[in-house]
Amino acid sequence: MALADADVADLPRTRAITNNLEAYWMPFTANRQFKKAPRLLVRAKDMYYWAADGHKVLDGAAGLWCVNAGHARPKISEAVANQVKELDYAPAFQMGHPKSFELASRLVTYMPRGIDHVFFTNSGSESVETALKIAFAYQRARGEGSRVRLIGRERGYHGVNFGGMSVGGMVANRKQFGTLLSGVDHIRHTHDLARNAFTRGQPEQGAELADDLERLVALHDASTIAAVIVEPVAGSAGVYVPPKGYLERLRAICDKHGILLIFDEVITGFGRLGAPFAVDYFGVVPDIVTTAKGLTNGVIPMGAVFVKQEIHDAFMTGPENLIELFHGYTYSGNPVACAAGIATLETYEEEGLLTRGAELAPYWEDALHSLKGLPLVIDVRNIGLVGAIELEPVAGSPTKRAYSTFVQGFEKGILMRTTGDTIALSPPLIIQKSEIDLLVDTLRGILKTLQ
Ligand code: PXG
Repeated sequence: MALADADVADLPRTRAITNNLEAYWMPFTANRQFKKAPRLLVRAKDMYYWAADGHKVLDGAAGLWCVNAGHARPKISEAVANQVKELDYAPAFQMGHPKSFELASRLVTYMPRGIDHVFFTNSGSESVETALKIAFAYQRARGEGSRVRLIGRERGYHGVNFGGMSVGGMVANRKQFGTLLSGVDHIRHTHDLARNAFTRGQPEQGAELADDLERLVALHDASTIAAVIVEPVAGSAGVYVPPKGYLERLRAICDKHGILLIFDEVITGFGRLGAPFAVDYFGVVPDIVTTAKGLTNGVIPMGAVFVKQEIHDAFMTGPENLIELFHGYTYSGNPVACAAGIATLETYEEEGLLTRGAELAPYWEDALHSLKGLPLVIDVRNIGLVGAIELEPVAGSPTKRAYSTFVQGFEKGILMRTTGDTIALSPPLIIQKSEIDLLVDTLRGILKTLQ
């Protein structure tokens, strides 16, 4: 007997499961285009992925800027496997387990003196929300409750939750989602091809762009501003290296006006610049530092927010039986994530990975800048083990040229990220010089064929 359509609709869902690509709504992906020609990865080891059809792909993006120690590192995998067996989960509120304290204690040793507390989250986006909430709550706790505004920067990326989207400055990430947080303003971005194209490392021109913060202070009054958040090196929008003196100036303006400075180090943290953190690389100390990604080598989702002692201590007043900060996540300091974090830090230490980028940076820089002169390349930027190649957009079809470079790259065995018409490169910190050559030579071959 044939079932009527209505009956089929009533069947238990499990009977209708098929393994196809439809059910999964993929993040930040052109779903329909992808599902017509999927790119599936099935295995990874060290510097390489293997695609479903068996071809090998050199990881030029550390996954999504997170696999800093390379893929499937035994120490990390074993730590995760053991932790799952030993203590899979422990409640995060009003309870603890040893590894979250251990990881926090280890992490603060990487920060300058005075930044000595860590709040755990599950992602960069949550780290940003946490930092913004701590900033508000701190200002209130110290009697500056009128500081209710946040300042971000044009072309900034601070994740996808409402606070991060609001302080972020990438229009495509904002325009679909209503009016966002109120009381947010943005300083100007620092990208300036006219003055700084093909700069190696930090641009000479542009420190004065930090003075844009003074414009917003004049407009809103410092007494209304809680915090400024910036990426020390803007990542997602296209790798914008801060001009010399820019971050120092931002710090000075924040100090002058009692505004907290938050560095979003979700990308720059854990060795990406050739120093453990951007805080070390630039020698500028913010009040709060947000991290994620490289914290666990991308293996288990986790983020960490580093906070200055005086901010933390401002909450530690009043009766001791009261919760000081009404914020946290079910998985804050998850045991498996902590085990992954500890093993990741050990791997970084054993192999000197948090500073390895500094040794490779000159070679990396020369390799990338060898692409200067190709017809459609309008800029090459680099710092540490990050690089960007900006392409002349196809008239009327922005993003098309970089996207086609990405697709060809995958077919030819290199993984890159693209944003707009910029190709971003950020390989695992274990990359060898021969692999830098392979990456850049393959890219050169593709760029030469571009129409
Ligand atoms: N802040 C910064 C500076 C980031 O780069 C986030 C926050 C958010 O992190 P989560 O873990 O919530 O995604 C990020 C994330 C890319 C790319 O290729 C960049 C990110 C994520 C995915 C892709 O540009 N950055």
